Amino acid sequence: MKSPRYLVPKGTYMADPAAHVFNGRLYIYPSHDVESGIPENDNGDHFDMRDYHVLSLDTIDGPVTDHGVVLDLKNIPWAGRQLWDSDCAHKNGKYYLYFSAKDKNDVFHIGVAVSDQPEGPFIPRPNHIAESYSIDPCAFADKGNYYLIFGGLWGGQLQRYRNNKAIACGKEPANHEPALCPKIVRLRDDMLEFAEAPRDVIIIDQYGHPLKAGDHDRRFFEASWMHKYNGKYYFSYSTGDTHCLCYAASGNLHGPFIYQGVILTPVVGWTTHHSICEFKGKWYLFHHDSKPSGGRTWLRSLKVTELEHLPDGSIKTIPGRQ
Ligand code: FUB
Repeated sequence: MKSPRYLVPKGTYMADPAAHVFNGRLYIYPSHDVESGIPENDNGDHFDMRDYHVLSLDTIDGPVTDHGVVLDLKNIPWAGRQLWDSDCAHKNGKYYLYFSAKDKNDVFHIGVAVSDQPEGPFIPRPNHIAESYSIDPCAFADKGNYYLIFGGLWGGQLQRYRNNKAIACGKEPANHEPALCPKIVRLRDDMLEFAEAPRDVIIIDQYGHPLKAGDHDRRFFEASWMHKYNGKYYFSYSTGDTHCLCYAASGNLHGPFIYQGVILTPVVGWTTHHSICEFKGKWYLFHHDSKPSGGRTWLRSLKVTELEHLPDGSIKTIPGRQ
């Protein structure tokens, strides 16, 4: 694959791709963007998605199968609106779709839905995961345990919490204070609930100082993803209002993660969100942009491009606008 490739036909809008290889086939779990007519705002109300699809491919350049609607808002008993980013994990022959949605009081939580096959359909649990909050779950398996890494600022509501509890003022810290951290939590053996309280994923600079809330070029905003390469953990994420995909690395899953650099420079559109996956011996970046919709930031299109780990362990920066 030489240049970036759009994965779905023009007129179908999907975003936030979480890519995994199951049984030798590549599966993508995206958000399904729709034209809702809701005006754009900092809360992300214009991202008013109502269902999830699953895509799959046999080879990276081959045809993309759209498995259709695999989970619908109207079938999720606890959810009110806005099906945002999701991810999928496989354990003991079952597939678990973790997804972000607002409850009927407009508070984001993480839900889980279960299937016997990677392409769904997924049956939602009656309630969201207890004590879950915010958005953008990334499912990561390591040494026999399964984890979710999650969180997102602004419309993703992470600023409304400290130490896993809702706070009254719900504001981000001041610029000189440490930035809010994404969270990591181990899942219970049955994959349906948290096994522990979520912990901070701390991102530090080269001097060992946690990134500051005012460091908008580097601090975490949303779109957590974890991958492992050559025994090292790579945590990648979006910087939100500065529109980059960045990464930080650690020898330990629980960090701290040292900030490394930019994976993808800004794309057309406000949001940027991705996954990184090895498929048939090569590494790929799956992401989205709003170029095919003429820059309408709530109508995003999925893309894939090759990702290169350089000999020193760093990731080669990819230009977003190509
Ligand atoms: O797709 C809705 C939201 O936009 C996601 O949850 C965020 O990461 C951003 O891509």
